[in-house]
Amino acid sequence: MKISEVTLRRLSMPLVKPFRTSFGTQTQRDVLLVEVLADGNIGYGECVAMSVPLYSEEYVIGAQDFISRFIVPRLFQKELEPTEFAEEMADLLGNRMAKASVEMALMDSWLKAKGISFADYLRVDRDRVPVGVSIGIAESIDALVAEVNDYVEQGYTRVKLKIEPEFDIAPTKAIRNEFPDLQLQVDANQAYRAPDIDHLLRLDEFELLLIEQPMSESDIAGHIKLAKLMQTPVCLDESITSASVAKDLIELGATSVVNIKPGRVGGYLEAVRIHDVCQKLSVPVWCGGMLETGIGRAANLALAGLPGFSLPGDISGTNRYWNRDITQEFVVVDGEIELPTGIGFGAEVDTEMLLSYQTEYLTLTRP
Ligand code: NPQ
Ligand code: MG
Repeated sequence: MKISEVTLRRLSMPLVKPFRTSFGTQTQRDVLLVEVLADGNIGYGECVAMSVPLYSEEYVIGAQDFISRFIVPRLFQKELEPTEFAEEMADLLGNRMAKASVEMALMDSWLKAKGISFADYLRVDRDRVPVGVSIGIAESIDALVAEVNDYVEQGYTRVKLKIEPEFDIAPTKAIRNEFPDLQLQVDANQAYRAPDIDHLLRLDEFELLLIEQPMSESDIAGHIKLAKLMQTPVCLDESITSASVAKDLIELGATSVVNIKPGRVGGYLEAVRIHDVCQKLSVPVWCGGMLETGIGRAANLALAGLPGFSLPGDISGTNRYWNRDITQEFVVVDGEIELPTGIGFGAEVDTEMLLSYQTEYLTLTRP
């Protein structure tokens, strides 16, 4: 692919309501978009890093700097296909969210040139996937019950509660009592430590699908110990950084379900490799979410169409996060969202909306 131009765009998008997790409260999304122009085809990628390194060590301005300083010069030096990109960047360590966003833009443009959709490229045969919703830490248990009720009425087939040490047993118990048949899971975003294991075991009575990333991303021993004692399956998120790490953590007994987030692992192609390795080991996977715009949402929907995705993802309808998105709207119907069918990722970018959210941009041109 001969790339003539790369534009990095920063958008500030207000969330429909604040989203509170164990690491803080988000009221808006600081989005970094990567737009490439190659042989007349525009490709879009979305970076999932946050403005502050709270979820992982990457952050938006760092990603922007990494892309413009180290990645873009290589794209102008050598004509790369998206399938060659990760290997060509492998000597540059870490920065997986930054790399993923560029690989994504190359993939979108490359698929458009071929005239096929991402779902076709992946040989996905489903045309819709079941979806879940991630619910932030609430002001009160009553407020949480009302919120869960609202999403259940919208058709979501699975609910994930964000938990932290002072907001865990009681809210989970209340939701389980109100919704006895609901597919329910919890996510701690690393808020506990090994001494909290006895406390976490109290969640076992609520028949959860899984508990996600209870301890630090680097605390492998802690997760192995918890997984041995807990009935509820442990599912790692932040700790899973590649297909080989996923395989090791499964074989070590640290995780028995895997949350796949393309941004966290360096891109959609590595995400597919994680799916494949998990499928071989009979480990269920599901697609995580990072409050994506319609660009990332479109791509995640296609990925979640692969056969190993046996649990509903944190994909959600557009209105879970945005009053007005920068693409077509994705709507939950009977608990499912339809895969986009357009070429590339199938996200129909509304340039006017995009520009209305844009705070700055930088265009780099092939020398
Ligand atoms: C998770 N996502 O599974 C993440 C955490 C998360 C849907 O629960 C801005 C950008 C705010 C990324 C808040 C969900 C975020 C974010 C939470 C990711 O752990
Ligand atoms: Mg998580």
